[in-house]
Amino acid sequence: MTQSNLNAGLQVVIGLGQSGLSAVEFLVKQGFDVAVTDGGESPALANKLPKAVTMREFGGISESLLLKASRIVISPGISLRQPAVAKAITAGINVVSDIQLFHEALNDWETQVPVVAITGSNAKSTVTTLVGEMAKNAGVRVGVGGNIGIPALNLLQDKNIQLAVLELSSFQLETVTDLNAQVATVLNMSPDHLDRHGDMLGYHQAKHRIFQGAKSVVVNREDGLTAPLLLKGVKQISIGSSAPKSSFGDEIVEYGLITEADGQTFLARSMDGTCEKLLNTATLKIKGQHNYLNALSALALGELANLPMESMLNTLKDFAGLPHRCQYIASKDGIDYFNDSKGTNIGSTMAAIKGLGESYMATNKSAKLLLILGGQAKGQNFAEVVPLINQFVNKLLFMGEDADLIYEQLKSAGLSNQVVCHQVGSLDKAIEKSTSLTASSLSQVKAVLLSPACASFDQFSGYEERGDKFVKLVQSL
Ligand code: UMA
Ligand code: ADP
Repeated sequence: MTQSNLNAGLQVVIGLGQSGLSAVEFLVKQGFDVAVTDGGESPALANKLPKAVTMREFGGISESLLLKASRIVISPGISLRQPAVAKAITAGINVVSDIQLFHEALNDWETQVPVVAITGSNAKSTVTTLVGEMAKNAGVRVGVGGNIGIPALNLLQDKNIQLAVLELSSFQLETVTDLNAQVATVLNMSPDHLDRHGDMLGYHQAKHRIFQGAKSVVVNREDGLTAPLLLKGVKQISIGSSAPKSSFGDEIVEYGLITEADGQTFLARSMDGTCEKLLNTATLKIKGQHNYLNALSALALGELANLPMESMLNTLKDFAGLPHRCQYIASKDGIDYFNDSKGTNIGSTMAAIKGLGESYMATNKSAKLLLILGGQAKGQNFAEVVPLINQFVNKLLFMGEDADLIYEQLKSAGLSNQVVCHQVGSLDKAIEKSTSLTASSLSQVKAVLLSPACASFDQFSGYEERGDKFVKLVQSL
């Protein structure tokens, strides 16, 4: 019996958000009987459902419906531990994500379309966008989707795509098997979503499913958790902040950074004993070491997807970064304001503190940051952030649901007494407090940084609403 025969019969989609709707539409077009269930009483997208879908159970995930399924397609926002889902798994029903459907459908196409598959704790959207732009600028018909906000299945509507670039979350990957990507990467690993995956091991296992069947991989040589365990016969390129090295006669390719005595830093590539400087980072619009690593990752992924170097470098020079990622907003009364609302975990917030802190201290040794932290902590431990706060921050404002917990964790991990802390509750109050704290001529604060290291759902619909509100508040100062 083939895989598709095994899956013939009722397909039940759980969750009627963007990816659930794309899965329903795709399965209906394929001729399947489809049912849908959602925890919400009246999901906003219900009016978009095809008429053929008559089995709709809302206001709770319907266990009885799930138990009738031949296959279940689960939306990424829903945990495999949700009781009805767990029962269906125990009953032996196949549970997959929309990404599995995407992969299987693409496999059936006559012309094989290579997939660039990108995951990591941070930088996914930045690197995915970059690779997509690089492909476009090289004249490749590319589809960009996945966790970035365009359901992967929607990319299949264009039957002429030549390359698919997918941003994948751990939620989407935990039910994916044999993705067989042309090139796959885990960009970096720092704790996130531990409330869903239980612990770092569970999170790591989910992310590493991206490597199953990959023809080539990009690894971060300074982050051991990004390297796949078994690499036989798989081409590998590494990236890192150190200078790239390779010996004469070997075929290893490395990308890295070369900093010269005069302080200029270059993106560089080495192969077969030869190291080539590719681009002076001063010509990039995106700044900070983490962004230089992102540029290197995009180059390495592009190389393994056969994109030409020249158009990749031109793309890098034009790329101004995405909104809500360490985005400069305005300068008010001599203080610069940065929106890093997408800083939703400690790894991203640490990159933001380091990147901005170093650039302000380079011109003024006593310059400090005011940092706005807080929201939903998602089971992270904030102790790791303390050394960077002690080095670059002297005012800390806490907001949101887990504000007290975060403060307690920082305190017990050695937060310096030099760092002045205030519980402010909300973003409005944080901006109000920032202006009063930075008004004094004695203040060392040169920049206010919103980089909460937390999810926003306690007070906002998402990081975008949180960031947009920050921008509005700053602009009205
Ligand atoms: N729902 C339930 N029960 C639950 C949770 C949700 O019934 O316990 C229902 C909701 O009522 C809603 C639907 O599920 O009707 C929403 O499904 P969803 O949360 O899976 O969201 P989608 O709209 O399908 O969007 C998803 C991704 N969302 C999540 O992973 C939470 C989007 O990533 C992604 O862009 C989209 O698919 C297309 O692939 C967003 C995200 O926040 C940006 N991702 C996380 C992150 O980046 O950290 C992983
Ligand atoms: P993701 O899609 O993985 O959330 P984004 O590109 O949207 O990644 O960036 C998310 C956050 O991570 C932003 O706050 C951004 O400034 C930060 N960031 C970007 N690149 C890196 C990196 N290489 N390491 C750590 N943090 C990063």
